[in-house]
Amino acid sequence: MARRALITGITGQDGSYLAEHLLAQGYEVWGLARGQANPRVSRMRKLLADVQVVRGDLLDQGSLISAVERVQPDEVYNLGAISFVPMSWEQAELTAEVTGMGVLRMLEAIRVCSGVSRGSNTRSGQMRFYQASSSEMFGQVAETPQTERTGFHPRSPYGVAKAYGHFLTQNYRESYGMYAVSGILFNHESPRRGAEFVTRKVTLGVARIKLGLASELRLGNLEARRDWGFAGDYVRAMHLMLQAAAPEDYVIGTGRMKSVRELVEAAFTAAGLDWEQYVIRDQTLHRPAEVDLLCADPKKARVQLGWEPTVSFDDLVAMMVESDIRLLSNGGDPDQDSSWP
Ligand code: NDP
Ligand code: GDR
Repeated sequence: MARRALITGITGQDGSYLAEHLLAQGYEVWGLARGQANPRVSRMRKLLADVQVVRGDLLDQGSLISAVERVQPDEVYNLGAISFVPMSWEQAELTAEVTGMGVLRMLEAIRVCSGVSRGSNTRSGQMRFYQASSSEMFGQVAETPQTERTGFHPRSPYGVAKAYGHFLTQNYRESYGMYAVSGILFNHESPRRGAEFVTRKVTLGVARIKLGLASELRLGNLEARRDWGFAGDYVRAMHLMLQAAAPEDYVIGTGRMKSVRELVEAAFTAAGLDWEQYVIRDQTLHRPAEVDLLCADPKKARVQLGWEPTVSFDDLVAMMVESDIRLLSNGGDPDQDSSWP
């Protein structure tokens, strides 16, 4: 019988790549989708016709129990979150509820549905759980590169909410013997990345300028440094983590760091443009507390899971610029539901 996976956050960037990957591995894939008329569900259905949808919301415990009861998954991937860091200052409580407490509700749904009771510290319950933890938990880093043992100093309500979900996942593993793991993933991008994140904002900005649809691009802090990889590579790591003999947490990244300035330079260069003529520094886009640098040490994943990234920074940026030029040239609208390559 085909293995069955339930993915929360199915309408997001990672949900789409993970669903494609699992379908290719022969899985029966279910996506948890919220809302009455969520336009992102129809976009997802166009791309992933074989994914079955179950309704549910990370804010609603009963809906998660019903979803898990109905799907009876072998593997649950909890990717759903408010994931845009600046929004977490504007809606801190909602971020705590969805990105933090949502993890508790999902773990409880699995615990209840698989009959794991308090005090039963056996490796009970067959469902395996993946939590989408984040390098934002490291925040103001104590050491670089960051490993599975590096301490956390989150710098945003988002990072704090992710740290809660991370520790809770470890706690359910230790308290109930559940197969529950966290992937501490560093920034990963693709042509399906949301337009609010800096990589896609830049590649869409470059495409608009190249096609004469815009004359400038406003950005915040150009000095921040990140470890950027390709989302398609990172979803493979999520799957590998749930196939390991023992449940453990892993850092996933490329081990290479670039600044926002270098990202901008690479994207404009890929389109044959000089960035300094178009980029405007906008102080209002700076964050109340910034994460200055993040860089992964993915050695554990390489040694124990055999995981390696396959797409370089330059190839990733070129892929996104090309995709956005093609999208806008064909009259596509990145904010509309048909825009996923
Ligand atoms: P996206 O922002 O693209 O997707 C977020 C998903 O969460 C959407 O499908 C959204 O659905 C869903 N969601 C939001 N609120 C709720 C809710 N109340 N109930 C159920 N679902 C909800 O994120 P990514 O795909 O980029 O990231 C996936 C996960 O990985 C997130 O948890 C993110 O925080 C984490 N992460 C991402 C990294 C990255 O670089 N991309 C790095 C490290 C961690 P809807 O369509 O309904 O809004
Ligand atoms: P991040 O990604 O906060 O690292 O979180 P984002 O792309 O938003 O920012 C990266 C860096 O770029 C700087 N920056 C700007 N960012 C945005 N969005 N817009 C701008 O105009 C701009 N100018 C400069 C930021 O200050 C920051 O330093 C992402 C999300 O996917 C999280 O969900 C995930 O957990 C982490 O990556 C790992």
